[in-house]
Amino acid sequence: MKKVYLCISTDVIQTGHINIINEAAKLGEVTVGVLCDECAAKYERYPLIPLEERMKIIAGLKGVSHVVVQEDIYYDDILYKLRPDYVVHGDNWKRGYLKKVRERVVQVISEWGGQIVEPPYYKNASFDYFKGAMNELRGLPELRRQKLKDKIERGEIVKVIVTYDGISALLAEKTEVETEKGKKQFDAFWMSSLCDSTVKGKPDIELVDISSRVSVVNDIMEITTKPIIFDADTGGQLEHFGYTIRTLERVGVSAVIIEDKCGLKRNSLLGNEVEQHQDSIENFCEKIKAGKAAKISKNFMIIARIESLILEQGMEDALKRAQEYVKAGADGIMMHSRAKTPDEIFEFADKFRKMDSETPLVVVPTTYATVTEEELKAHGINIVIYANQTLRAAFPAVQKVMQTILENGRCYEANEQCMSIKDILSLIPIK
Ligand code: SPV
Ligand code: MG
Repeated sequence: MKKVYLCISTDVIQTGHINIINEAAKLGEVTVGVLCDECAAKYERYPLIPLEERMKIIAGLKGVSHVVVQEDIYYDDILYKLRPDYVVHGDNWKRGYLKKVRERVVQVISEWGGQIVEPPYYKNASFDYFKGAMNELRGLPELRRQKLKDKIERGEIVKVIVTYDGISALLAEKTEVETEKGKKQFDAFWMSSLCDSTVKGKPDIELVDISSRVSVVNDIMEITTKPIIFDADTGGQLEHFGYTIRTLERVGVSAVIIEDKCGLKRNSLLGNEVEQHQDSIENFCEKIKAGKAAKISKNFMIIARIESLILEQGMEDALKRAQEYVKAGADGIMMHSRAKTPDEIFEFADKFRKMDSETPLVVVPTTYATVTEEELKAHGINIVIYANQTLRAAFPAVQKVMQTILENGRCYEANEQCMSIKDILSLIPIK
């Protein structure tokens, strides 16, 4: 009997899959590879049904003889093991990121004369509607929190991009690039206090109140599915912090970061050029404990941010604080730096990892911008936040359009600097 292989990556089986399996069964004995959760999350969508369940469902389908786990988007491992005569896939894999996967399959199975069979892709309007509804589920607060936790636990570097309103979040939700290693997207959004203040034309001194910032979180939650990491500055008064945590948890935030400063907070990148003070270890630990006592969701993270390097208090102080904050219950440590190179961040991370191999580490490489995600990962860092680049990019573009209109006394010349109305409208989802 001929051997037939096909891979199923989604968590919802529909008529299109049944058609493909039927076609496959006509050719021989069918083995279905079920894409592992990590790959499904990375290349398709975050699976709502875990791998073991998906395997059981697929194993129960008529025409399926064997079910195996496919550990990578590329089929190589399984193909060499199984050496199938046929690989079956809907013809939709001739487009997009699957094109490369298809080419690779053709190349591998040609080694033993295997062939691909490509039934036409089955388009199903009611299923598309259902898929949309499933996507709404992916935007629920608990699922966003779970996604962030899963990604950290898998040891992948979590790439976080700043968003400060609905449209910037929508862009961050959708932007993807094709690389040698496959499709890449951002994993989470950063709600920066600097950017939330700047878009309101206000200084970054905890002046924009929590209700105003939460209203932006609501805008973003409504139209996206990725986790949100919220910059809560100092966390405010100890007595208020528990309430802030409950509010952020309720509106859907996945993690909050508070920094160990007190008094009038100034932006960290200003360092000691301005007057700003670090809180005592004791006070800050009390704040962490108050936040932990207030939170309800097990996956909601409270991350402690250390300003010792920003305020030139030295590495020993930074390491001591990290240990104390973890003891107080912090779910992660953010170490900030305004150095031009990543050396002090590497030194901190290496020393911290000798004492603590578990607690997630977060960094914000604004000034030491040459550092790569791979280098950060190699030093045990889990989360990288690109904290302000999109806002800084938007301003020069907007300013240039304004100048062009003023210079020409009309808007015609500015058109080529603008996205078309049709394109900008197409970004907005209609529910
Ligand atoms: C922010 O983005 O608001 C931050 C990071 O807190 S930094 O501006 O570098 O302090
Ligand atoms: Mg901030």
